[in-house]
Amino acid sequence: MKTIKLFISALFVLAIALKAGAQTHDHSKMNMNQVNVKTESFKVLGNCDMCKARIEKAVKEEGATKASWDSKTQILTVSFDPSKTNKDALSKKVASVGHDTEKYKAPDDVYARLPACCHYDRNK
Ligand SMILES: [Cu+2]
Repeated sequence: MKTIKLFISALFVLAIALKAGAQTHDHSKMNMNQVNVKTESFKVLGNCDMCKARIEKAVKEEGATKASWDSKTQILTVSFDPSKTNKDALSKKVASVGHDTEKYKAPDDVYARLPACCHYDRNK
């Protein structure tokens, strides 16, 4: 019985050691991927600074490391790690918070709930 207990605790130690090793490995992989950053631009409809904040926050929640939306050009430029997210997911996320993108349309009820100043022209 004592040997079994010893064996089990040895397994635990091994498991912890393996986990620690895996984490170190992930970390080095993460540093490598920081070099591998992809930047994409796509059209996002909006109006004001509140829209800008909402759009940029949304993509950052979806994994973007950098985001900048220009109200004049209606272009969102995002940087992200391609192993964590992609243009399509980011575009979808922006639509989900109320802003039509070139690919996805925001749900009507979400758009309706935006503050009045954010009601951009959807028919453009
Ligand atoms: Cu706005």
